[in-house]
Amino acid sequence: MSTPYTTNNAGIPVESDAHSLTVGSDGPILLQDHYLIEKMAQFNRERVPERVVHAKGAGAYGVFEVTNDVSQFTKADLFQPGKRTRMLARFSTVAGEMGSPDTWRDPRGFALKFYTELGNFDLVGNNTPIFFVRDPIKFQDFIRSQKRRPDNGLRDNDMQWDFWTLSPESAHMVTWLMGDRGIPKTYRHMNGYGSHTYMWINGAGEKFWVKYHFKTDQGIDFLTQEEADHLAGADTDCHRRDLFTSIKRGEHPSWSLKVQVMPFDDAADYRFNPFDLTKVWPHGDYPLIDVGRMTLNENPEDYFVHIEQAAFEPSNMIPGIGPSPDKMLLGRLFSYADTHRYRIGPNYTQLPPNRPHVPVHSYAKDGPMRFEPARTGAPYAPNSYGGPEADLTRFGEPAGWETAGAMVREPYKLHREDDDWGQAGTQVRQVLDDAARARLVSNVSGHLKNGVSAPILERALQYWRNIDKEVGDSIAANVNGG
Ligand code: HDE
Repeated sequence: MSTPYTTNNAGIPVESDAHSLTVGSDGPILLQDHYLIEKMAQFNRERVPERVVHAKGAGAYGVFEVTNDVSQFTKADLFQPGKRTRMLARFSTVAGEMGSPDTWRDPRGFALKFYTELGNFDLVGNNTPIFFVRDPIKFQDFIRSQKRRPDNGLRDNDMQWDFWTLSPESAHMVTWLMGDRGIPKTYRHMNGYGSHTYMWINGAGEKFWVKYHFKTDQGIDFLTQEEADHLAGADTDCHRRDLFTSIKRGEHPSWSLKVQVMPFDDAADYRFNPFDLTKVWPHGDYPLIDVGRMTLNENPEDYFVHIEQAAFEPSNMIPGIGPSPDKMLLGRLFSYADTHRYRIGPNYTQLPPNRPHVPVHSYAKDGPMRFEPARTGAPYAPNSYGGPEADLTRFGEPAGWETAGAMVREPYKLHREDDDWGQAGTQVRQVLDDAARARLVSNVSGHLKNGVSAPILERALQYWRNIDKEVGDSIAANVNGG
C-alpha cells in the first residue's frame, strides 16, 4: 500500500511538515502559513480534563458470554442463555493523576460497558466488594483526603489517616486496601466487583437483590510494597503495558462472572444491612452462582479515542436490572453522566466507545460536536410525524421498591450484626493467612511511620485495635518501637 500524502484537517494536501513558510529562507514567518497555525492550535487543544478520580487507567474491548442459565432471576438481554455481548473494560487506580504510577497502593477501578440489544449496560465497580464510606455526601471529602494538600500540593498520609480514623465505617475497606489486594500484580490478576447491591427482575416481574463477582481466571496475585515502590520508578505504566502486550500476544485475559442472589423479601431482616456498601454478604448466606465469562481480546486502536473518552455510568441499566436502596449507588446515578457532560461534552454518547450498538431514538438534539441527526419526525414528543413513543407495555415496569417516611439526615437503621469493625475483624482473622496478616501489619506500620502526626497516630492505633487487638498491638509495637 503506497504511503498516503499528508493533508491538513480539511483534507487539503500540505507542502511540508519540516519548514514554516517564510520570506526567503531566513526571513520572517508568514501569518498565512495556516498549516503551521493549525498544527500549533490543535496541539494546544489536545487535552480533555482528566477524570477527577480514576484518572490513570488502561482498557480493552472484549466479549461477554453466558455459561449458565440465570433467566429465572433476570430478563436482562446480556444474561440470557447462549448470549454473547461485545463489551469494553477499563481498569484504573483512584487517587493518582493521569501520569501517576500504576503501582501506587489504591483500589482499582473495574469499569465495564456491555453493548446489549437494549442499549448499553454499564457496571462500574472496583477490585474490592466494599467501599470506604456508605453515604455519597462523604465521598468527595474522602477523595480529597487521598489527594494533595492545598498548601504544598503533596499527598499526605496524615490527611488519609485523619479521614479514616474519623470515619470508622472505612475500617473494612482500609483493611482490604492495606493488604495484598491494595496493589495487584497486574490488572489481569485481580477480581472485579459490582460492590453495590443491585436489583434483578425476571420475565415474570419478580425482583431479586444481587451482588456481582468477576473472578480473575488468571489467579489473584499481588506486588509487595517493595516491589511496587521499585516499579513506580522503573516502569510507571507497567499495568497498562501488561494489559496491552498480553492481548497483543494473544493471551486474552478472562474473568468468570458469578452472582450472589438474595430473595427480595430477605433484605428487611438480614443480619447485615444488605445495602450498606461497607459490608459483604458472607458466601455461606448467599453462595456464588455461575453466570458467564468476560474475555478481553482486542486492544483499542487509539488510546485517547477509546479509553480516555470512554464514559461509564452506573445509571446505564437495561430492562431486568435496577438499582437498590444503597445510598452510594443512588448518588452515583447522578454523578457519572454529569462528569461526562463536563469532561467530554454533552454529546459524549455519540463517540465510538460510548455509542450503543443499537439505533438510538432519543429526542436529544444539537449541542457541541453533535453528528448524529435526531430522527424523531419533530423535535418534541408526542408528535404526529412518526416520532418514537415510549412503550409502557413492554418497558413500563419500575425497577423500584416500596418506601415511606419523614425527610431526615440520618445513618442507616442498624441490622442485628451491623457495626463498623466486625467484618474487618473477620477478614483479618478468618480470610488472611499468617503471611498475609504479617504483610498487612508491615504495610500499615510503614504507612503510619511516614508522616502521621501524634494525635492522629494514636487514633490510628486504636482504629486497628478495634479491628483486631493482636494486629493493632503488632502495629503499635512496630510504630512505637521499630
Ligand atoms: Fe466513582 N466516580 N464515585 N466509584 N468511579 C468516577 O466518573 C462517584 C465509587 C468508579 O474507568 C467519576 O467518569 C461518586 C464507588 C470507577 O472511566 C465520578 C461516588 C465505586 C470509575 C465518580 C463514587 C466507584 C469512577 C470520575 C460515591 C466502585 C472510573 C470520572 C457515591 C463501586 C470509571 C468518571 C472509568 C469514576 C463519582 C464512588 C468506581 C466523579 C459520587 C463506590 C471504576 O463521577
